[in-house]
Amino acid sequence: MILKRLMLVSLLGVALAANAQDEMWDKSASGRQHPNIQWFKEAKFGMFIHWGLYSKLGGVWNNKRYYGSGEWLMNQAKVPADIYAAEAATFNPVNFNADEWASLAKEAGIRYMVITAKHHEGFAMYDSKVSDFTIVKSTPYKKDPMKALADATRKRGIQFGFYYSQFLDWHEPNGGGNRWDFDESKKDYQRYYREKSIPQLKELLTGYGPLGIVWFDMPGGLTKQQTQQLVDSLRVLQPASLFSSRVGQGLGDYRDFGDSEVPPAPINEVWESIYTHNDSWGYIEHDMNFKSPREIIRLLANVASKGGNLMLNVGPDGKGNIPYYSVQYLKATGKWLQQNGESIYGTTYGFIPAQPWGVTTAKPGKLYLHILDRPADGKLLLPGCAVTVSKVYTLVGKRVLSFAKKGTDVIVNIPGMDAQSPNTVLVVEYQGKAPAYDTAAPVTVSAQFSVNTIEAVHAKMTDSARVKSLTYSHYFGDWKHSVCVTNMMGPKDEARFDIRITEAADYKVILEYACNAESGRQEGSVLVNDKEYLFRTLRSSEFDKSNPLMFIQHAVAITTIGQPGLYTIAVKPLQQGKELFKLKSVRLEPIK
Ligand code: H79
Repeated sequence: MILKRLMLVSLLGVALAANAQDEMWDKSASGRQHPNIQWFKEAKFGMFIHWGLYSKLGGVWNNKRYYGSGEWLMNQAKVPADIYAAEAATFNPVNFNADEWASLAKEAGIRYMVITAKHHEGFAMYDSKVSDFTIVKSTPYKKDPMKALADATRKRGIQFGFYYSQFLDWHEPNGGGNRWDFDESKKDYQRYYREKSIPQLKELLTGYGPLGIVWFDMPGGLTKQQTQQLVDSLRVLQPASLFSSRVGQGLGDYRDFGDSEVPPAPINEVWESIYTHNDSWGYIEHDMNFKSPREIIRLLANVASKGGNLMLNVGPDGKGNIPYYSVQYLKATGKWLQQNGESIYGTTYGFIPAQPWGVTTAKPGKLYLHILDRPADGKLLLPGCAVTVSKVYTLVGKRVLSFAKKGTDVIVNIPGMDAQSPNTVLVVEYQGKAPAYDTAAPVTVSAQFSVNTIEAVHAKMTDSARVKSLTYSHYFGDWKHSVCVTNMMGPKDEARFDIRITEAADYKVILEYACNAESGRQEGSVLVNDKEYLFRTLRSSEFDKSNPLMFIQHAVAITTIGQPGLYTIAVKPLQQGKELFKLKSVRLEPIK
């Protein structure tokens, strides 16, 4: 029995570990609110910093390069704890400058900062009295960088917080995770909490002034009651500090999604998405996959349009330098925010769902339109705009725009836009009560865009078909999340999408899916405009614990739409037996 469970755990290891984030959030907790939650709700943009001994190693051990999460290097290379600890002797971040980091954050438009005080490697990046494995006691640097950073950020009005990995500690025989040095059966987790984790957390909560956030990660080894005791014992030290949901057992003050995950639709709770600027959280020399300012700005708008905060990570190197591209691209993001911040800070999700042109955020009486793609004819459609619009204008330059109303459609005449702009924001001022966000609203499809993507989250399903957020990794620990229609096992398992096509045109129908060897070469059908089109699946990937999901775009049909109006697209397998594929989206491309 135990053996069987162990096997299951190791087989499902990846998916389980990563999906555990969701189990950490107790939905009933959303009713209760921390009295100091307001600043966090309004902040919208945070900076995460992963900095530790791993930063000095830069993803290289014994001349071998490791890809993925650099802060996992010790684990990836299974470095013995004493040999790893000896690396501290050459860790000397002489270029660290708290004021530079804090002023970069300020210039980037960051409202809160969370830095790793201790990651899974067990190394304290501050002056801890309860361990010898610290930046003060075991490196030539000998100073505590956290004091200066806490002061420098607060001085600039930025909330400061610590990340603390409360259970994993590969340096300690009793800490979670290190089985390559220490016998699992001899581990005493309670003792680890008692002797290191809790005392260190207490140091952090008492020695660095008021903390905006204590960002826990990877809970383990505690029952709900024990977690409650941990929370209670820390709360008394700083009642105003917010605890992340990864404290475990549903006891956090706000909800964190999985690493690099944004929910597919708005959520009326207090929540945060965390992303890293490149592929790794901790510094890796050979990781150059940095998100462009355009990608960051669009990600921020996307997260805000669902009602959440984005905390974006940077990984300074072992000398204390934030990577060049992080500095440049954060500054560029800050430039955009300086002009457009009104449409991000202090907003919640807008009542108009994502459109082919972009997304919406809102404040009382105002709707912000984030235009990510300009309609070719310059006519911007706002469906379901059941309010009295008084004025529409560009946020930058305050140029007033004309608009027309047709039922609950509002059509705004937008000017030619700077095609280089990552996100052009319009403000809609209105009277009346904002309508509720309609999750069942038909998805807009328009010939004014080169592509219209109908995401899986909009599927209405029959029988066993299910929408799921699938988790997989590219590099080690580099998680990706895709919401897909899964479990379409036979002709009764249909995914139906209700769409509204706004122009007559021929449209190419493209299915975006991942499909493993077993699912390859199966027949399916797409019903569009009452015509059935057949296709056979193309194999795209193996999906198991060691392989990422690979999505392909498979064009399967052309449909001629003679009249604007409401249509349905339905996808299903033709035969019974195996899953057809994991369907990420249906794409409609107008043919010009
Ligand atoms: O700090 C960053 C990550 O190091 C940390 N969270 C972010 C903010 C994190 N710790 N653990 N996890 C994320 C999830 C761990 C997943 C695991 Fe695995 C799956 C551990 C073992 C299997 C990934 C794949 C790491 C090793 C193999």
